[in-house]
Amino acid sequence: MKPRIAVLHGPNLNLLGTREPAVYGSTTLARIDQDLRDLAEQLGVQVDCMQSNHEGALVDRVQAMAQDGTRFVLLNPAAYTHTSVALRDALAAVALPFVEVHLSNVYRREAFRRTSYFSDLAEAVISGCGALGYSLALRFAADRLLTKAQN
Ligand code: CA2
Repeated sequence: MKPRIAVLHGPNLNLLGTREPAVYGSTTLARIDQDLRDLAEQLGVQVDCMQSNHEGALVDRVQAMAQDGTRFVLLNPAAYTHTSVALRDALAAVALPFVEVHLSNVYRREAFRRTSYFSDLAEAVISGCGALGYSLALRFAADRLLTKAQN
């Protein structure tokens, strides 16, 4: 049984590749998810991807991870990064390791983007690498899950 990694994308990320390419790149979310599935196959892990524009739906998905065998989470909370105590509490409750991923470099943008409700709980934070950030996060998660010495 391959270790299961959940990928969660927050609000408006369904618009990737259609608007604001200078900030978020021109890769669509469908492409990012397919690239992650392909890489997961190579690495010997399984990924389940989900995007929602609704805070409660993301909280429900995180809660379900406690029962569905998920071992690691790749999370781009999008705007909820800067606002969502509810999503933070859900991640803390399930106590799963996660990487916080941002396409843009949030430290090079408006001041409010420098506050994250997730970074202090995350195993790692990747910000500003574009779509590549998700692949880097998946390699990190797979390494953590498959390297016996670290388990
Ligand atoms: O850089 C990131 O990945 C962000 O998480 C993206 C969020 C933003 O609120 C965070 O501060 C940083 C916004 C996602 C909006 O996605 C769009 C994609 C294409 C066009 C418009 C919005």
